[in-house]
Amino acid sequence: MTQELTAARAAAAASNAAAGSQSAVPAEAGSHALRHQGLYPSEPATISADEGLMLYRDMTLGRRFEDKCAEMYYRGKMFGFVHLYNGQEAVSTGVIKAMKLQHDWFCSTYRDHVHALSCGVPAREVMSELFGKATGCSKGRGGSMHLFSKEHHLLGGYAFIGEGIPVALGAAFTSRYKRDALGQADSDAVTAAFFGDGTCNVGQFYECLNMASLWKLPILFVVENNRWAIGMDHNRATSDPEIWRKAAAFDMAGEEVDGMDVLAVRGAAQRAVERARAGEGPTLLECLTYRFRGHSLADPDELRAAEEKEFWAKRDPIKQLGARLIADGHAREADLKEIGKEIDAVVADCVEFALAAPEPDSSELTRYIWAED
Ligand SMILES: Cc1ncc(C[n+]2csc(CCOP(=O)(O)OP(=O)(O)O)c2C)c(N)n1
Ligand SMILES: [Mg+2]
Repeated sequence: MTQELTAARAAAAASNAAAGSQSAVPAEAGSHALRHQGLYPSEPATISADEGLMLYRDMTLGRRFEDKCAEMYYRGKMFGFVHLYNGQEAVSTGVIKAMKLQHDWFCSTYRDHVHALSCGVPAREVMSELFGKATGCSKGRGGSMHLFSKEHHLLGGYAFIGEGIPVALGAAFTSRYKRDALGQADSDAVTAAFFGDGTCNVGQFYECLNMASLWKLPILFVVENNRWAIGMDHNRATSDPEIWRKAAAFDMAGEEVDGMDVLAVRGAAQRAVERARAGEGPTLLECLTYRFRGHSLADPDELRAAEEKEFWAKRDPIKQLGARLIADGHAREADLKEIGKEIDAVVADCVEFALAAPEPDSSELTRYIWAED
């Protein structure tokens, strides 16, 4: 079955190339690129000019925040492992901005900075957390992999892969329980759980898909398939590389989408959220994407082929959205430049704020571990 599908993908990719819609994929760009090239287009979201600019702003903030993190990390301002999100912005923005902020729930991984920003956690709080400062969203106790915000319904970043999925499931169960058992008719929050391709080989993924489908829980399982789990090629690690198809085994909706196209992701997310809110249960959404940097800032990124990186760099989700906004008459080049400048100011401000912020007080070392009065 997988082989058949792979052949169909190759044929679709070849015909896309022949039709001149995209250039041919060199073999060295890898099978993930080939699959992306052969993706069947899904119904994208329709957006107003304001929505388009909002999406552009969010993705630009994500990108420039991460670039600044790299700079700060190499200047010794951050400790431990730091995993950046460059390249994957269309997923965070496409899903989170299709949901209701401070109402719906979000659960991340160790690659969590940009999810937190899309959820509305102020850049000052995120950067402070990365510097281990008391003004951080986890009060300086968590650092890069453990961003958390009760106010913004961010259920956490998690260092262990798959660890957030059951937490997200619990949040989705809570929504249903409040409505069905406690009679709170307005309890309609949906939860989005983000995780990577490598994480789909972990037991918790399967257990949670089963339970979510059985109880028709309002949850989106969002797979950010960037081909790599550190240095492990997805195709070498899993029985069926098309993760979205695993939904069928659990009798739930599954969809694959171009994870470099924010409007495609937003369209798919809107459909999934609508189903979830209507009580029709979960969706497994596989977003085909790519990370532009190494696995973490400690990774020299020498493993991946130059042709592969080039293929994905050409599909930069921010550049694609910018071009689309201009083509649709939603923005001019100058408007996008202006947004870039605004975002640079936000990023510069959050660094300045975080550098000047106090360290956590040592007398408070044991606070925020247990629930307090
Ligand atoms: C339970 C567990 N096992 C192993 C690891 C080591 N580990 C850290 S990242 C990672 C790869 C995860 O890849 P993926 O899910 O594709 O996410 P990505 O880094 O690509 O975003 C692994 C195996 C871990 N953090 N937790
Ligand atoms: Mg991965």
